[in-house]
Amino acid sequence: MRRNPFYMPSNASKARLRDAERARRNRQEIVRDLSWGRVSRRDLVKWGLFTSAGLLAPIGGLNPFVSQASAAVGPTGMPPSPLFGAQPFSQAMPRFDVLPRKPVSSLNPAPTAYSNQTQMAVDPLLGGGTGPIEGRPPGSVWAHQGYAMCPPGVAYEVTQRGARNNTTYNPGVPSSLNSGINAAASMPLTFHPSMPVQSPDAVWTFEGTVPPKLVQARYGEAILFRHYNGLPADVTQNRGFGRHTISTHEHNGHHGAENDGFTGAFFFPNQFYDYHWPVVLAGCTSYNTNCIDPRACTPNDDGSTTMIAGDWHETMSTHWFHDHMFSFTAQNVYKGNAAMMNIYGGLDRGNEAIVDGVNLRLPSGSAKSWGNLDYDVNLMLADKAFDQDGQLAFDIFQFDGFCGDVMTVNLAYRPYFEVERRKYRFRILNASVSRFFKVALANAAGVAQQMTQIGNDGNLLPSPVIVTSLDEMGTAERYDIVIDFSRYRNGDKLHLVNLADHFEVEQGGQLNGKKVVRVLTLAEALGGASQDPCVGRFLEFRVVRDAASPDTSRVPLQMIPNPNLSLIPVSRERTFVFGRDGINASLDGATSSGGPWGIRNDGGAMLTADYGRISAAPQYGTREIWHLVNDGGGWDHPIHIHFEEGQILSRNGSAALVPAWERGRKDTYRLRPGGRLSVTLQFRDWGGMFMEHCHNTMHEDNAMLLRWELNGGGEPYLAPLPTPVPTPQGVTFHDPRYT
Ligand SMILES: [Cu+2]
Repeated sequence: MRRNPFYMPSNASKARLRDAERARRNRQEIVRDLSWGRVSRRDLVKWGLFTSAGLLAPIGGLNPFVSQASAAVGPTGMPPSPLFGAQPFSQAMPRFDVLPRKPVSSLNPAPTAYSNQTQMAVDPLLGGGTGPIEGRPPGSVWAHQGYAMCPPGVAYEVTQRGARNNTTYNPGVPSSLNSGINAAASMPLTFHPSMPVQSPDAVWTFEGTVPPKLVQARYGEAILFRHYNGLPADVTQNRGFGRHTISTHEHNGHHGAENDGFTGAFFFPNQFYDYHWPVVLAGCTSYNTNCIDPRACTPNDDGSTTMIAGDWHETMSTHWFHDHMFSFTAQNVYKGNAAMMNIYGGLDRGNEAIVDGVNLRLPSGSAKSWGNLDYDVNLMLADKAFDQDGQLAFDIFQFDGFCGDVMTVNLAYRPYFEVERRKYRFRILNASVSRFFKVALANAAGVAQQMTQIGNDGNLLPSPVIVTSLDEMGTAERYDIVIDFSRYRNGDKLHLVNLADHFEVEQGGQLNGKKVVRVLTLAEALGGASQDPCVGRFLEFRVVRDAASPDTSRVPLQMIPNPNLSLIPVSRERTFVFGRDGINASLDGATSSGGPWGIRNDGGAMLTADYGRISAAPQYGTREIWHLVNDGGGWDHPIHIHFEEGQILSRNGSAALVPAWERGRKDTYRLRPGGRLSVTLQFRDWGGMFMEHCHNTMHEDNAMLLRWELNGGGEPYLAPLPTPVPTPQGVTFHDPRYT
């Protein structure tokens, strides 16, 4: 069997491109039925269209890997994405769109601790009859925990919907700090001005618009995030990918399970879900509860601070929130369900000028007392693909991982960003489906330049680390960096460069979504040594002027040390092995999925995902050590453990192998091919059901996910809790199981 590139090389013959397009069309019917839930992956195996390992069976005309009579076609059946003449670095990078803060009293109906089960008519396409207006499961178990302790202080009201023009863009900064973009102009949803405007069934984002959205949160101010589902009731109106049910996960929020975007607590078109994000320091119910530590504090609008409960060592900064719909997360996040949240606290104020002995004064600005975005920039990296009409396209068959061939930053194809000669903070998020990035900074001559890494995932590091390239970033990892542009001259250009090459020469030439095939040197990446279209320069910094005012920001040598857990006994150790060929042992079709991946828990069988099964139940108020093991060398997994930040104790058994930039707190842990690591975690403040999963979302959706549950914490959070099984007419519950 002859294999060809995942994306055809641009010099592929016209016949081969035609065959690739034909194979894609041939598969469209199956893709549609799968994306609509009309068939399951188990059905496809039964029909012989998939091997039991989850691979597309070698059937000509269906599997693009298989030779056709005339010519072979590309693995995903996708020819190279057309760019319609778009040139790199020819469009300005739009900064995130800041979601408006609203008074909680403006919400109608008013939010309630219990799910609002007021009935409404259900669309006939969803079965008709009546159902609740809120999709949150009913009853005490799914009521907001700590609602009286953390009453919401600010509200957001956002609708998930199809692509449309943005007429309310708020970058939070003047045009001069947004590369000259006129925010008042209506902004169409396009990845480049030369590329077609996206249709409402191709892209589904928060408010249906770009740029991606930003929530500016602060500690001690609980958020009521009302998320409306404005997606089509007709499940088939999805252009081949994307599910119209959603569940919104505030990625590593420290909160109750009812607000965690649990994979089985999804909601339907026309419903809303009230997420209560308390934005508290971990330990808030047991540590510094009398609020006397000045470093545990939050900014007020007048420049002062208020002390809050919890451990200041647990202060977080850079979050994102995204869909977590069971089996459909990859499609939904890729389609646009991804946003970021900056959290401000006394230490990380978003004001570089206030000197009070607590504020770290990281690059940001100083006009407002907190949350200045002038020199604090969110960067969302994602690889995308487009069909021949220029509409966003996805291959839901790539169970090993999906790699796009168009590199975007903030959903813009290879943009530029204008900077002043001063320090900037960049909050970099890997929002890809499967791809790893390795980011370097280069000057115009291709010489590596210094960056200072200050954060990893949600957390500022104990100390900054100076590098010329960052470590690999798995999906969902966030790296905060500072670049000092005062070292350059006006007119200089610098670039962020991707060194992580996913092009697999050995396997016949395709983009490999399982791991980085090789890490390139900067010279190789800039010199065209790779056929991976997402390698090389992807963001251009243009130094356009001197600093508008003196740069008062700092990068202190001491930032946030880890909490010292040595006095807390380790109540238990657990081992999770992440690998292939999981067994579907579930009897509950509503809560389980098949797929080639799986997780082995404490020496048991390698099992596929079932959110009705509890795989671990740590005791409330304890600390444990979890060993995360990669079962193979042919792939990597970025493993995300929900709920509370962990500390990596060792890699491959050695504390010395934990690099400096991983010595803070983290929530997503790259195992590396064949690697293992040990992480220590605490379980406190909140209860309920949470998840642990691979954040290569194709692995996650194809069975590399498990449910764990906080055991105890008081009524009603005594495990095991009933498992929600949502329907448009209301949520039903199934009995949870431990096996
Ligand atoms: Cu994985």
